[in-house]
Amino acid sequence: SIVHRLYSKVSHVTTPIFYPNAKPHLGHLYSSLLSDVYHRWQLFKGNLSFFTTGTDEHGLKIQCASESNGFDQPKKFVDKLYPEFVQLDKIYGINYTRFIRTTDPDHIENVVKLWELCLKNGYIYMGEHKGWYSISDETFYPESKVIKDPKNDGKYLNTESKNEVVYQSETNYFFRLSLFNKKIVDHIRKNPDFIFPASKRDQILKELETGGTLPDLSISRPSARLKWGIPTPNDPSQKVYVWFDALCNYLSSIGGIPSILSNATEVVSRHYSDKSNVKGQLLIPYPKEVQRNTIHVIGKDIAKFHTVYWPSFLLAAGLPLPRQIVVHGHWLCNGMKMSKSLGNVVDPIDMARYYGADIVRWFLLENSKLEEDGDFQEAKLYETRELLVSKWGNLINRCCGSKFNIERAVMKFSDKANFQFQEIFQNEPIVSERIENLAKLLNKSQEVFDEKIAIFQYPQLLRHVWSIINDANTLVQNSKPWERELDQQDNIIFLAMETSRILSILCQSIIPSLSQSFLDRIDVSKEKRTINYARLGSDKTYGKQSNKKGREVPLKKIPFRLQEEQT
Ligand code: ME8
Repeated sequence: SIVHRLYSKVSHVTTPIFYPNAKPHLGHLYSSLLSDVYHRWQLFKGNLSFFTTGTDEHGLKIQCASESNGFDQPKKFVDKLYPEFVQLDKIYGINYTRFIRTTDPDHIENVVKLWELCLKNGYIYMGEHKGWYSISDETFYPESKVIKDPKNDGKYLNTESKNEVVYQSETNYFFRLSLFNKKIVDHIRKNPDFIFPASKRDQILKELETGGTLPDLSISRPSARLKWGIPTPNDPSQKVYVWFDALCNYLSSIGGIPSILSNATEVVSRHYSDKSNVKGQLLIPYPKEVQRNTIHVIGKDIAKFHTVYWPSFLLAAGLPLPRQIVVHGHWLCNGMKMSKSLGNVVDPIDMARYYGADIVRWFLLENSKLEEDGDFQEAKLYETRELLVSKWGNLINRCCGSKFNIERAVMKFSDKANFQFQEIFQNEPIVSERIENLAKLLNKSQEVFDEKIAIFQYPQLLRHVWSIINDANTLVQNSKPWERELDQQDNIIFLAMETSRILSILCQSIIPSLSQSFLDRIDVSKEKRTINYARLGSDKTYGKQSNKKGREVPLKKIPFRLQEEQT
């Protein structure tokens, strides 16, 4: 339709769907945040964008967690836990288009469909499965990855996850993964950005090229053992393996397999799960295009499932592959992996309550190297907040002081943004150079955001933002506008105000609510917060009320909680 053609680009970004076997933690938020910023930026640019997330509700892991929590039915257990994930998203402004649960009826239909296609095309067969199985990892391990448990006689562990494994033999359905080795390698070689970052791609390529043929993959479990799962089509004695089920969510959430295969121009997808600000339906144009433009954001723990198994399932079913798989590192806590037994799991809801959701967003993004693990230290989160208060908050408060007339400065200089400061600061090359540099940086910012967000390089992006804020502060600090004649004063204040205005507009994807309070503080009207206004001099009428007394300061100082607790 015409509406769809108006959009130059469509994108679809996903998070893993999380196991609702316990409350969400900081790591879950992190994946959602990386995706959220990407999605928000696409919308900001006027592109059509979908962002899907959700919960992975079937399988042994959930079955066991449900039992040990005293529930008689796993469905009741996940019904109780999944709202915690929805709640986390709400608190952090995670702006998804669909929250999918694998117990949603349209998803279950899709899993059946994917199975039937793979079966019809000859990629599924029944066989005998023997091997070392870990319940908590929901996976079989080869002999080489199994060791005796040094602490427990007669028990065995997986060498990597250190979880218990048991030897089992049973009848399963198998997927002919062995036929896909070469196809996957070819695809990765032809599409060097398919796995991102490059270090991850190289690692996976190496494993595929030197590891020999992939063994076929068991994709079902006997119903006697796995009670909680989707029955395999035409054979209720088996249940679908949870990963075959879970990965399929990425197709269910954009309208389903039939609409992708039939090249539908548009599909109405229903929501089964709550989201207060979205009614139960979502219109998705060209689901096949959406699938081709999909970016999966995942943690390094599940890279193999997404870079090897998932593309193989899709190829087997004759479905298009996604565009990219972005793999990120893990968050540690004070140098150690977060785990419930260590008691060092960071509760993101708690952090939001204390520091503010946007401060946590900023902190996580600023420290989000894809290649490395991040170390969470609450002291650093506190520091982030203090920096934002003392640098950005102060820049705004200073310019909004009663000594200056913002309205006049904005009116006077917005027309002439390009630029007559050389004339005004004729005899002051240092000031005029500072202004020129700042103006250049500001005008380049939109491009920098675009470039860095496209490759999920948020730390570099926020470094750019900090350098502009620092430059603007230095300009005000060193050139002392309050001691100057009006033309000079107004020019400096204009530029400092533009710094806050333009950066706040651009940072809406990063800190969606803090940026609003900055923009409210300097009286930028609601319609002028779009990308067209993220240029120097593009808004001629803001700041009118900003130096009236009694206006709220956007950031208040807060005590450092850990110190508080120690005293
Ligand atoms: O694996 N640091 O679900 P899951 C960073 N249901 N990210 C982390 C993290 C950490 N410490 N801990 C978890 C599953 N994550 C499957 C996925 S997808 C079809 C099925 C994030 O609840 C990271 O994205 O164990 C990781 O890949 C994911 O949560 C695992 O979540």
